[in-house]
Amino acid sequence: MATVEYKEIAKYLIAGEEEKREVVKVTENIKPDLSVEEGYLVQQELVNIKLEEGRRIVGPKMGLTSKAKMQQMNVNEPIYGYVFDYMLIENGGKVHLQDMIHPKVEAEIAFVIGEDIEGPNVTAADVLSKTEYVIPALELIDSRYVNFQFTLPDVISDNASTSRVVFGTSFHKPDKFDLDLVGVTLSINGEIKELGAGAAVLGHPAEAIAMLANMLSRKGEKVRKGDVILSGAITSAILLEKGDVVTGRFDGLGEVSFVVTD
Ligand code: OOG
Ligand code: MG
Repeated sequence: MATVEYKEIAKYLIAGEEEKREVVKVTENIKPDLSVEEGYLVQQELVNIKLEEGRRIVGPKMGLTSKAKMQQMNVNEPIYGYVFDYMLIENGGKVHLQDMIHPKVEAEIAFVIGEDIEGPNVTAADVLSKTEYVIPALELIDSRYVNFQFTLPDVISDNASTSRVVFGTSFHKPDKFDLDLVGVTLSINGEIKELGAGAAVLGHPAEAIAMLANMLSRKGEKVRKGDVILSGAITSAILLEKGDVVTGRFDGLGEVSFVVTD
């Protein structure tokens, strides 16, 4: 399949995002035999289009790094995508339902990278030694696909469902914490809907960043100084409704919240 066709698929997905409407998944009829590798080629085209439009990358992100997420989405391996500047919502800010299709929220630990991390063979210890800060975060995912259903190559093509991110405003040195033991609750309107601990993410969230660096090295890329990287959801994602006040509380790391309006 020629690059131009991957670019056509990328444009099809971006149209869904921009017009806030579901699209039929790529493997349903456009390209049923789309592979994981080809999914990343589509994703690269999608990223290139956004960069050409003047969007800026905040950092890559990991997804499907916890059993809860893999089971919820019925896929079996971690993936990566990219967070762009236009996706950022301030802590305590508003999220407008009309800007999205069918958004869900998930709680994650984010890493602010202090030095380039180049794979292969990167370990969690390497990641921690090159991490400047860790911060609590909430990610809003919004698969462009009908009913939020997809195969692994589909979701990779769709930039890992990335839609919005709310970063916490408290920064912490990583060596002050056992990030695997950090307890996390995700509440809507004061009621705890999901809970877990950092260890849900591949045993330790730094493992997800190490895996990311190793995956990026396959295309000659690396985790970069200054990247702010989501390590993947700790719990299942929750569908958002108008009026929801969403709060993630991370033991020792602080709170992140936002409000859902129409
Ligand atoms: C894919 C994105 C997953 C995470 O943190 O696991 C993700 C999806 O579930 O739609 O961002
Ligand atoms: Mg996520």
